[in-house]
Amino acid sequence: MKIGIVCYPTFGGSGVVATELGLELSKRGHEIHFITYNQPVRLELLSNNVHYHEVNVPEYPLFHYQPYELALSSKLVDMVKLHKIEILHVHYAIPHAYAAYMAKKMLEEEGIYVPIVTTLHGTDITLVGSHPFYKPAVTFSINKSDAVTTVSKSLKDDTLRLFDIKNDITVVPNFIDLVKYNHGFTDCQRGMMAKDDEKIITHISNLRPVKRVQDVIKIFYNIQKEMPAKLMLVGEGPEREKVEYHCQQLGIFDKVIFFGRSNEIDKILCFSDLFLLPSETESFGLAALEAMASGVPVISSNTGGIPEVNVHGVSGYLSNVGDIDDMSKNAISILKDPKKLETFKNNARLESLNFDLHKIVPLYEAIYQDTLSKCMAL
Ligand code: GMT
Repeated sequence: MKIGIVCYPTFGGSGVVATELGLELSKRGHEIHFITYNQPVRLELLSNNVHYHEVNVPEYPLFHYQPYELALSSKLVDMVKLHKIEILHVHYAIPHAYAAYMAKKMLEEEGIYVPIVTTLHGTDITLVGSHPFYKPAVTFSINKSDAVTTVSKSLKDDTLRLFDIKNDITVVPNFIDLVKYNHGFTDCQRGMMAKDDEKIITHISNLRPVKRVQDVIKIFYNIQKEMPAKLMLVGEGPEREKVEYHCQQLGIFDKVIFFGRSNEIDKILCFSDLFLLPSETESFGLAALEAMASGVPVISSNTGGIPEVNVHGVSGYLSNVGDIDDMSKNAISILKDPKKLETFKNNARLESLNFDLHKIVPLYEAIYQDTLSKCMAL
């Protein structure tokens, strides 16, 4: 199949999933066209069946806001025609599903029919999409998609609760390339980060308020009172300065390593003992899955889709959002007991097998086939 993928090209989970999906589909013989405003960060290798088409939005002084949706829908029309793209898979409803629908309508005028698969990722529903300013357009574009998927059952429930949805929604969980995370690094270069007796705690996110990074700091503060430990903070975002200040106030600044954005998540997770994800809302928690695939147990909140990934008492522990004491107690109980730590590490790796990309990517292929056949029949 010739598949157009629209996504955010940044470090956010939706862009990562879209990119990994496109790369795997290309390995399975499909021709993939990424259409976005920058080359996706995890798209390092273009090949004869992986293409990237950049959406440019020319600056014009009259526009207070540059019309990205317009540029994207025009680009989609051009690329569908030029490359004979058969299906468009858009990740994150805003504004991608809306722009794709406009492209579809423009193409129909020329007798070209291209169905749209929309994957909802989380904040497009729970935080941004349900805002009254966007809600009518988001509802419309979900209802006008030819197929709709969500990355967890919890997100499906949220979507049905928050919007008036007439379409069926299929849950297709996020997935992981286990080979990439079963790296078998013999030397993780752990020694560069921490002393042998120090436990390594990691948090990876876009450091937005929804991730509750201040809770990460508080939990780590409690851990390091009980045992030697270091915190690896990976990612960039609006909370970073506040977090740095908080670390200074608590006198733990020298125990926290700020990595910023990194393309070497697998290497960082390789030397981690525990992963913290105390988010306010999280439709899936891809970062937790990446940790588990690296054999790192997860201490998380029990919000949204996280319980579908992190299994309480098996791959880690779940607590109510903001319950720092419970999260700290759980973290310390795993870290203090070498046998328990080993068991949780193994369990985390085993649980991650449920999300093997070889199991999940065929589900998307089946949705494409099904959508195409239904559209042909019309
Ligand atoms: O985590 C973020 O804030 C980024 C956001 C995105 O759209 O890139 O992540 C969402 O999609 C990820 C991939 O499906 C999910 O793993 C995250 O749980 C989800 N984030 C939230 O729901 C807050």
